[in-house]
Amino acid sequence: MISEKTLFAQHVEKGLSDDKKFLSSMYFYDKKGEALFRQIMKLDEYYLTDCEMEILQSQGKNIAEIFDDGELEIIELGAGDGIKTKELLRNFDFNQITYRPIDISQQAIIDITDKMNEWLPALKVKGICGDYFKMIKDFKTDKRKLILFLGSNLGNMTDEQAKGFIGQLHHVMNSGDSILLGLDLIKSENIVLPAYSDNKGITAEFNLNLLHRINKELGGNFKLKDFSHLATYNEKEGIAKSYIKSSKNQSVYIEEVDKEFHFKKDELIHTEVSRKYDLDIIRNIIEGTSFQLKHQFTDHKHYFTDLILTKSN
Ligand code: AVI
Repeated sequence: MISEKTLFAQHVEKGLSDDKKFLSSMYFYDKKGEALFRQIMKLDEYYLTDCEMEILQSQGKNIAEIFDDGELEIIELGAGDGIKTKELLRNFDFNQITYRPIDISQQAIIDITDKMNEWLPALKVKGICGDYFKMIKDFKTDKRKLILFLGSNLGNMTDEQAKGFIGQLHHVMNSGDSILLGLDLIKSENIVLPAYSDNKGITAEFNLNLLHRINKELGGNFKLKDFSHLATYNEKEGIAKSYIKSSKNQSVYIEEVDKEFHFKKDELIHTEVSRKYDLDIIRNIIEGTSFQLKHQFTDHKHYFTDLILTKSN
């Protein structure tokens, strides 16, 4: 089995050797990255969390009613901090549901289980540690499933990757099972861009933490002060992108791959896509599956949406 560290090193070597340099946002989330993301979610500019919270608080009861028809396994992809999920779950009949957060981090499972036990003591919580699809596939049950994929996490994939991801989910679900999919909607630049370039510089730190991680885990010698964060948003296509920009001509050596990488002044490393959606885009992503868009919930400003997609026969 290839170790996590080797996979990270291989990715970094590939991404920094490319003509158009890139690194995956997947690697944002070490301990420090997770803490910074929790700070981002509290920023005034980062409207996504508040909007989805509003939907789950004000319409959680209606969502629960849709599934109020016997036993239900509620599986959450990516445990998160549980605050939004709690607002949804409290509307369900705890005799009928089991909540199963899935995460690759054992600690994330322990934390979410402790929190849910404290917040909703009557709720059955059975966390699963591992890869999403493998876990759902191996999890044999005749009970109906509701899969939660909140927070516009799908948006960190290209549409092609999202299509693949939704297709894999479709493959491991039974007919009658549903996904509750949280998505950020396309809106104007003056709202989206500040969410990815906040005044306090937390998003910049979050993005640049990737270089810090390379230094720490792969023996890199990036000087963080010589790089900066850049966010862009194309309103027409509805895609925000984050980059790390080199402030000067410079070279960086990374011990683990035993290679020096050269950066020109103003050269960019693409690190993240944050896709914004409309219904046509999501219809295109579910095309070829038997998912049907059954319900749509939005916040009062129509910034964010939670969709219910149900697999038909
Ligand atoms: C986790 N994900 C949906 C966030 C987003 O909005 O794309 C990650 C993030 N990147 C910068 N700020 C927040």
